[in-house]
Amino acid sequence: MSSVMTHPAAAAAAAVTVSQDVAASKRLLLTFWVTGFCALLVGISIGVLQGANYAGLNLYPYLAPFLKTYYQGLTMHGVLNAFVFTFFTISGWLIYLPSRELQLRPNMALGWFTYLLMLVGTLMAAYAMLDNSSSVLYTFYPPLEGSPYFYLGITLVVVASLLPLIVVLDMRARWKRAHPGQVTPLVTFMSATILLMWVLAAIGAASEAVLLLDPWSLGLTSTVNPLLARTLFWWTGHPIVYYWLMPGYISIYALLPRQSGGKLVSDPLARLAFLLLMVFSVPVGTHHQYTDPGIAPVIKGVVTALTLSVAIPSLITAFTVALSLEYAGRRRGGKGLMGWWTALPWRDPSVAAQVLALVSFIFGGAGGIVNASWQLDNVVHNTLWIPAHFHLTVGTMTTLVFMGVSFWLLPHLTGRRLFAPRLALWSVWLWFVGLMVWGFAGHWAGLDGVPRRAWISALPHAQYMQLYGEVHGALIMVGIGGVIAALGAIAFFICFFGTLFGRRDEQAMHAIPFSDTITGPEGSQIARLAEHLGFWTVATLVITLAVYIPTLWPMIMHPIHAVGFRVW
Ligand code: HEM
Ligand SMILES: [Cu+2]
Repeated sequence: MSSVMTHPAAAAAAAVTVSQDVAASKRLLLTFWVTGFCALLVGISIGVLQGANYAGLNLYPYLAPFLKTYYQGLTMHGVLNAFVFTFFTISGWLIYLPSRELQLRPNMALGWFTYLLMLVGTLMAAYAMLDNSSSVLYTFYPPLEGSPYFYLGITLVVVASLLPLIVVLDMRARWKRAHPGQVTPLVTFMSATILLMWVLAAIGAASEAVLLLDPWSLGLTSTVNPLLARTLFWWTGHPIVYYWLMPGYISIYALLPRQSGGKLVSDPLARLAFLLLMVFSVPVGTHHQYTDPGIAPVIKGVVTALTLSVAIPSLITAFTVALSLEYAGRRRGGKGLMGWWTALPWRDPSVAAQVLALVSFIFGGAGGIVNASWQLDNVVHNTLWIPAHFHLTVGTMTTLVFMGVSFWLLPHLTGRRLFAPRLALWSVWLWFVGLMVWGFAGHWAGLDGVPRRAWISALPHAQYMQLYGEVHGALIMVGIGGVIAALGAIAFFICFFGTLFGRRDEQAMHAIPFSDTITGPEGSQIARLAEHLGFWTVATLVITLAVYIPTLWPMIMHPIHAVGFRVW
């Protein structure tokens, strides 16, 4: 309870939660968090094999009973890391933080129902991946055909991920009734924005699953429309990256400033960035289809321009966060041009993880400008550049930030001291260095034309060298980067489970580091306008439909009928 008292909005909250309620919501978040990280543990283990594959080392024959092909492993890696890990941790995080900020009890029944539905969906998809019936990769493009368990499982996971919106909007409405005329506290505002954006985003994949893939895999329809399915997939597939990143941004904007000894410089700018991220991310998914036929060039051009607009909220974030960190560093005695940077609390593994994630994100964002540009994308499309790019974004701004968050969150939730803090610091540096090495080398190899999703280590050695010998140096670095990151992950999970099973110590009970702000929302026109979340959601939907109706219309009028096939 005392943990949130310092936060002004929370302190002002009239409705007081009792400690049993807090304990109950802590249990819910802990369950989500641990489940998500268990999926990540399996996912990462397979990642190392993929790095080795590119370095020319084929470890798959040794894993035959468990992993029959590279593509079975790659499907599991993508699904477990990008869907299961993220959906579980994010759902728990977005329910818990607002409940503590507003000091309100979340709808626990709906919270647990979300968890169970997501778990059932995950188990179904896991079953279908383990029996090698569904090695369709995490993008599951038809006409590659997997088992109904896979598609139905993914459908359940997506549907479950929408339920936290109801929980958050309900708490926000209760709070607003008790505080007429006040703007929603920042973290709740951010959580609601992410989940509203996610509902609009999920329309694509949900309709792909329910209208096309579920009936087709159940044998109710005999053919499928691959272009329509891909387009609906990317309707969700682009904004999903913001669904991954923005929960990390909550920590970076609203918690990291306090953790590093400062304040958030501008609350209204944070709100503006979140709104713009919603508006610019949902309509632009077809930028993943620059090379697909059947989409008018004018649409590809519009989508390029809209995509590049995401630079605005990204730069707002970069400057606001950098200034907040500079303020913290100077308060801690940092002098001169860059003294504030070295004065940050680098020994705190939670702070180090998040600041390092920001550093790598600069490179991830820069590469993203290339991917987003229609012409330049032709150079890197479907090469190793692409996975290298998103390991520097979701692999850091989500994964590394949540690793860093775990270092205070687990003590906060369990009342147990962080196990081996020095090892925790090692773990974040190793993860950062490993992903940077694999990231840089992967970009390089991609520019030289090395394809992604290619089991190249299964080639006879002479042929591998003939095709990839010139970039062998870069490809070996991909493998080495993977091993370094995996060492970081091992260190991390020792700290993670060491904390979970460690001894209780009431003094270890860490407070939620809600930050104070230099410029708060009071009197801000931006904060007032941003408060109309319903309006912004409808506006985003209108823009999205304006882009997607002309895109989808020809695909529906001139359907392609493809029969399913298995290539593995
Ligand atoms: C030790 C850590 C990791 C290593 C070494 C690693 C390595 C790799 C490699 C080499 C690929 C490319 C495979 C290919 O194109 O054939 C890949 C793909 C991928 N990785 Fe990772 N990864 C790691 C962690 C993560 C994390 C933390 C996430 C997300 C949270 C993630 C998500 C993905 C996704 C979505 C793909 C694309 C799969 C596909 O193309 O179907 N990875 N990974
Ligand atoms: Cu995208």
